[in-house]
Amino acid sequence: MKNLIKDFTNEFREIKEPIKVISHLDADGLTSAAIISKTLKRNDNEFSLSIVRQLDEDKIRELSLEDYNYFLFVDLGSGFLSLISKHLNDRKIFILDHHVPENFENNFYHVNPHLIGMDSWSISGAGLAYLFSKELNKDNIDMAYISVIGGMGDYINFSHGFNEGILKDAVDSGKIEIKKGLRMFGTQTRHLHKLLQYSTDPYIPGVTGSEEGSINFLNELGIEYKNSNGNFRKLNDLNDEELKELITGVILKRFGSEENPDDVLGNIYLLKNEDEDSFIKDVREYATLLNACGRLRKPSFGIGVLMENPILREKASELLKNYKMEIIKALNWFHENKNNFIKGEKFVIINAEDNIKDSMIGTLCGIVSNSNVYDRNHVIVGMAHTLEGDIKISMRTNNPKIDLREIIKRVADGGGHSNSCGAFIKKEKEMEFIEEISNALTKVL
Ligand SMILES: [Mn+2]
Repeated sequence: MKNLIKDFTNEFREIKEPIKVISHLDADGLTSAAIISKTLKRNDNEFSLSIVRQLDEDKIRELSLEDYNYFLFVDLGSGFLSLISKHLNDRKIFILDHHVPENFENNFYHVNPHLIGMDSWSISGAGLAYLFSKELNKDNIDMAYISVIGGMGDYINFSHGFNEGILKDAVDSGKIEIKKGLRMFGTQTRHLHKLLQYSTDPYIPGVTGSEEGSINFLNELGIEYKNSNGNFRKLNDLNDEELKELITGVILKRFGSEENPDDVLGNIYLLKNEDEDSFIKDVREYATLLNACGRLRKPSFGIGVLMENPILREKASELLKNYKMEIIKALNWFHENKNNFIKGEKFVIINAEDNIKDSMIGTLCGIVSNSNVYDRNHVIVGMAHTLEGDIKISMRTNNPKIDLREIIKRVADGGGHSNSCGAFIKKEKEMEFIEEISNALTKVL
């Protein structure tokens, strides 16, 4: 990887003209875009940035109308080598991507872990953007933390390989601190009783999904969920003694029904420069915010936060509040309807129809897949109607032996990663799809 990055960067140093940068809409793509933007600014390169949901021939043709001689694709591009070559063959192409590359002869400057026999999880798009940035200028080590946010968004494991080194840079440059704590979503921002109620990973029997259960649980432990002014407390407001009580309580509740009752504890990654109650203090929550900005088609809010723009930061904070309400609505619907889903031996089909927004169905499947509601190796298939009258399909699994992308391709026109992918189908095909995907999953599993 070192040599690939070195050669790529040396070629890049030669550029004296404006550059067109294209990146992806999710957390990894937005953080990649922020790293590249900051890097090019510092390097005095002229550039313009486009964020896209997906590359396709129309998009690439559109790009070819632009007057740039240099194109830099980041967190996307590797899957579209032939189309890029077809429409941009008279330009110089730079690609930093970790998705599976198309098998196509080319003369691009191309960095991708697959080219050296590694997989998409060995490094994120933002990780590659950072390695390039650092190679260009050692001072850019202060951007390592941005690539950690992107990697978390793509569920990259930071305990080994390149990622371990990137995380170390983020800690060494004073941007990130790692603490052991309750591994729950919303520890910085959610009210304590809500935090427990909506904790699907870890799943807390009798508490997850029930506000009453959550409040009773806190009462049993002798932990107040409101302070003396009647305001709801957050996890941060607990003293050490209470925190210990809570963690022990959660582990005990999970004892007997959960495989690893103590896996509620884990590393929490915090931004040192953010206040305790900041909505982007916790790196995982920051990644969620960026994904929300992308899904709700407001990528500029996400980039704005990353570029430290106070007005866009305010807008992003509003957007996150709405997004969380949508997640909570989706989770409530899921728990109320849990008994009505189509279940196979190793899969579940959640057909939400109009009950969950198509922009939320993938998020719901991800949360369900990572919770202990079903076996963690189950395949979760989500379906939701779109505003255009089609059906959005999302599939998630934690089973490393399954390639969902292969499976979806057999029954619908879709794509993604091996453990997370999606597609769109026509409404008339609803029943046909359910039958075909059930058959395909039964066969494979
Ligand atoms: Mn990515």
